[in-house]
Amino acid sequence: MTTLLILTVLVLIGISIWQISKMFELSQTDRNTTEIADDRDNNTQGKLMFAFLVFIYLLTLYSFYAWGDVLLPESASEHGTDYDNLLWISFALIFFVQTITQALLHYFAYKYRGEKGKKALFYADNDRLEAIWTIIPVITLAGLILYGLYTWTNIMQVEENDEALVVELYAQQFNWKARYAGNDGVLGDANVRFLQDFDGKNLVGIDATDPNGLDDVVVQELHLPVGREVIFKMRSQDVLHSAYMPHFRAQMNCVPGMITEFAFKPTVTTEEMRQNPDMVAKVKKINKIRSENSKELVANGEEALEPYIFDYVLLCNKICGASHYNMQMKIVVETPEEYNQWMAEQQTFAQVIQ
Ligand SMILES: [Cu+2]
Repeated sequence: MTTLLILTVLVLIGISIWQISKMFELSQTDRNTTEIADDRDNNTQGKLMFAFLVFIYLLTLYSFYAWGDVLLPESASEHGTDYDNLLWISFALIFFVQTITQALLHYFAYKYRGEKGKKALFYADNDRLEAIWTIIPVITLAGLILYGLYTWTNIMQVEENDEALVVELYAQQFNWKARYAGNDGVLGDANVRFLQDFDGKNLVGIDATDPNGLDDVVVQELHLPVGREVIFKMRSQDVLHSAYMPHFRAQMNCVPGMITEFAFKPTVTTEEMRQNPDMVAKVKKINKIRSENSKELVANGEEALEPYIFDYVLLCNKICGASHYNMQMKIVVETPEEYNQWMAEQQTFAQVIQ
């Protein structure tokens, strides 16, 4: 595969050099005595322009058909709907404008292709036309920017409140840990200096002298109750990481030496998402590919792949080292009752270091 890519690149570089040398040659000839392109050339070029237009439109339609289902499923957080609306409105506008401008560009290149005796019309300027194509984009873009800023401010506003669940996400090469504030609702102080304490049992470096930290709960699988706001406080132990939870349309950098924040309210439980028809179709497609790959593995004497079951994930979205690709944590969104039951089974920091 790599050899093929290198060969392709070499061939393309060769073609570029050849074309550039031809352009240079053309620029040196006397245009009054030499005819650079005759009617036949112009005719072919014009038709090729039109054919290219048809080609890009067909390719676009095919892409929608073939890969339309690899997009993220419906959002599973409250602000996710605003985020998706903004994205789709921007997409629709870009798509509309690009379809029209490409059609005009290529169709005119075809319609007014060069022909002996045909003379271009000299058209100096038209104030009204220029005003129209300046004012319409200005209004559209200003509207889009204002709408974007409004949505952004709404999403990024984190307000401390008693209802919200406070969870710390702790990033390190190459895994995640989550810390719950416990019954007091306050995360105890923490520092990398304390990581070595208690024979490595102090997974996120909680300060054992801070009473607020004793009831903190550190886990490696994130559980969230549906319908309750979660305020995330992100920390990093070593390098820049980024906490990315695609299904909740959430992402925030984790920066060593500081605490970053993001908040969202999960609206769909893991179980509900598994039953979502769109998700069922996606999982079916994934498992079809997995079973095909399994056949190959089994033929080579290796183990078959387990069928894929949907789970929410927290991924690292900043290339942070060799195992970055595998830096993830499972997220379970469940009913408040299931969440409370799970939480009751977890050990507090005081119990862990006993
Ligand atoms: Cu990372």
